Amino acid sequence: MALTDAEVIRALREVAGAAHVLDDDEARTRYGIDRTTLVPPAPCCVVRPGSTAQVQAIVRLAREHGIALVPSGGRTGLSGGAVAARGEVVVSLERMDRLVEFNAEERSITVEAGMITARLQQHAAAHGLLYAVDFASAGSSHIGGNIATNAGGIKVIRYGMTRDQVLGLEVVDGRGELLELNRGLVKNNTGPDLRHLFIGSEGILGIITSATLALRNAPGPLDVMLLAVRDFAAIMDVLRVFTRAITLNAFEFFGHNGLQRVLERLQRKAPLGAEAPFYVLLEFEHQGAAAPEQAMRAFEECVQAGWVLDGVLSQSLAQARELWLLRESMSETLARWLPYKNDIALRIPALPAFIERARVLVEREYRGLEVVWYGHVGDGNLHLNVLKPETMPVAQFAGLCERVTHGIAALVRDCGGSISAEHGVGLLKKHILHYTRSSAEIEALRQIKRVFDPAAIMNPGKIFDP
Ligand code: 2HG
Ligand code: ZN
Repeated sequence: MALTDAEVIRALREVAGAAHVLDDDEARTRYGIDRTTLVPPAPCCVVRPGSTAQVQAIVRLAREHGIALVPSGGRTGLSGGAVAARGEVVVSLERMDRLVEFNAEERSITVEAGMITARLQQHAAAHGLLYAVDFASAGSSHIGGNIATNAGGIKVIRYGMTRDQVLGLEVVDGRGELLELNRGLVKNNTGPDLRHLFIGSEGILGIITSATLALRNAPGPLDVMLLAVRDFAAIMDVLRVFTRAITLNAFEFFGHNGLQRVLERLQRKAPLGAEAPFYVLLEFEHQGAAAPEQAMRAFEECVQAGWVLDGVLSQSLAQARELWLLRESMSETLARWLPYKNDIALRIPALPAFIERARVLVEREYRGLEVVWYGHVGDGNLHLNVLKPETMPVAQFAGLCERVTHGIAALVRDCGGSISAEHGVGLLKKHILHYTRSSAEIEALRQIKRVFDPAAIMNPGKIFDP
């Protein structure tokens, strides 16, 4: 039977304790949104369970009464996956942030879903180990959210996505069943692996409550190189030369206009003497003197070929950090202009043709608007941010960008890519999902959702839901 909001709040207070159900406007606004700005938050309330048993009780209550739930982590997402705009109950995992188990011999760690990513990285580092997924919002994102969105970031070229770190998951599915998926095993061939269905599922199948993650031996000192590159095609040549020469930890790029905005905001001087349309930032392990020498040889080859106009190799940890800051500050710097974002994945061989066609399309369709290209080009991930002109109303800007995005998505499809590389689908990419996932796939996803979430209470309206 459907409950009123007041009844829902009363029932949740019985489960989680009165102090952990928030229904004031400030909390509803804060917890009802992620880093997106287009949809105003309007949840019924926020519940903050303190244990898996409480999560289970909340889901069972929701199932019984048809209450929509939006699982919520650090709310750093960029596709609206954690937005609660239709009177849902936000289930924040922030109190569930405990370290459950650390195993040095196995190089694994089990944590509750609400642990902040940077804290997980610090736990690993304190034992000389590495949690390999990293990105600018690691200081506030939660590991549960990272898993639910299969977060990528700046080291994917070396260590893979979040999916590649997950050894085991504990989830409460939409039926209220507690599932222990893969139990931290490295080898487990007992049929389809349900763990992988929940990774990247954006909360539509259930709530991740804890995870066992693989750690790795920490790398030695890292060197960073920043290169000024002649044009986009040359970035691909540089990637080829460096991939052969050294093991890359990161291979990022950004356009000159993006760099200018970051330098202005950080009040820094240009890092290189030469200006170029694009810059590449790459990172590798120092490994004695061998890697820097090989990197320098690769650099010289690129200069001689005319692809690279200038470059710098970090001489200290502080300088390496300064160079990284230029790339890591990009998204936050551009946020002021309410950018419309495309997050595109392509295979490396498809990139040059895509970028040529995309640039023609973008120049034609976004005439007069500023477009900033950047991203993790070494793994085929391009971020395209279109900045809103100050005088253009938000609705007009959004309408224009949505229209152009159809053209971009069609191009991505034609080049064999994906309309979301690492930011997920959420609310904002729903309308273009069909470009790169077939109707047969989407129908299979709908049926899978029905199995785990028969009452359709888990994050309704997201990914493919009307
Ligand atoms: C990054 O690579 C993040 O900096 C954010 O994925 C990208 O804001 C964006 O478009
Ligand atoms: Zn990114």
